[in-house]
Amino acid sequence: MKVTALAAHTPEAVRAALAARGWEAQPAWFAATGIQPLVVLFEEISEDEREALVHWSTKSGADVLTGEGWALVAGAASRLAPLARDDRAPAELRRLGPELGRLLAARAEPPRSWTIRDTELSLETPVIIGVINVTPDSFSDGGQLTSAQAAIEHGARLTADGARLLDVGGESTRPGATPVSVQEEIGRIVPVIRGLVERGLGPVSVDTRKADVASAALEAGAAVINDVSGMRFDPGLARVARDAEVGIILMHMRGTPATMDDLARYQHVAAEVAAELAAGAATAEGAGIARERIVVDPGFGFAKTATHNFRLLDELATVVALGYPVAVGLSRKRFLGAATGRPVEDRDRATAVACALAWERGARLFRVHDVALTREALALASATTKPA
Ligand code: PMM
Repeated sequence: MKVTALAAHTPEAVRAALAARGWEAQPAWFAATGIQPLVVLFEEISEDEREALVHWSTKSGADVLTGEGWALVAGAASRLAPLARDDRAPAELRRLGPELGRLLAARAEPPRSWTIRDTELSLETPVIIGVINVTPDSFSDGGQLTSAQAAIEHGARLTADGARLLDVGGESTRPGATPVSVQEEIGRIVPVIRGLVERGLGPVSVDTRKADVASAALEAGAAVINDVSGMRFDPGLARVARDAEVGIILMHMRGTPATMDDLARYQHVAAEVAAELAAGAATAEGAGIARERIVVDPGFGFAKTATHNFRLLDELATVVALGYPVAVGLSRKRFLGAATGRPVEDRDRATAVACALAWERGARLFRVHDVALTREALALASATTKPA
């Protein structure tokens, strides 16, 4: 007799075991995804729903842990799936169906591309976003690109290194950074964006929270708005994104760069960040921005302590489960220094490793300063997750 524990963190090991025993590709894939473990936390449920959920779980062979107003249900995805179906779920649990259904669908069919202006970026391979900060005081590289020409040359290098999007920012978001006027921000970024686009470099995204800056950037040829405030800073930004039909990155943070450090308080950081991002994305969709144009970003380092950032990286799959493509901005951040002891100018190796971990947990876009090094790490990480 032989006993082997199969790797269960993805369906691949089970699929391969079935394929090796003569199963056809499609049934093997369905069976493998069906027995993948799923853990779902239901909150804000009534006492009746809680009781019904305990009863249903016991009968269905799922594990359940509960307390007042919440229940955590765990089991194979195929076992939990009937709960999402109107014709299978008990009447008292019908309210849970649509949300659970969305979650199961996002798992089964993760987004494969991101629509930005008039093109699509494939997410089948990692998308590296190269950072071009034209700010005198950015967190890790402020003051290095002092002319538009130098910034454009830097963009050419990042593209040659493998960046598939160039992110141009003219306002530092580091804690305590000096705010910049709209005119000043536009004056910094527009010549750079125009120069990049004229040289055929890009596509280009603009890192701004302000509608007027975004408008000027889009006019200069940008295809994406990267908003670190998740559209909470300037309500006009949603209209600009909608009318221009561009891509948008909604990042999570609380407060503003000046106040965010005091707002780094969470009971369960991954669940709270995911819920706040879901609310922001729902607002964006409500304002008329198409779902396929939206990317979400958990905002590493924004209103988060080092411990929060570590938890968030470990539990990134909770954010991925929202069903939007996930971008991460890990590059050179302080929490990488907390783990490695390295100063900001020596954190690119840690960045590359963190990006590889994030890929494994479902992130697809990676905003980094050192594109070449991260590209190598992601080439390896993505090779291991490719089905045979
Ligand atoms: N981090 C910074 C700036 N912009 N945008 C997104 N989407 N995600 C991030 O994590 C993010 C960002 C701050 O880093 P920098 O000052 O080194 O550019």
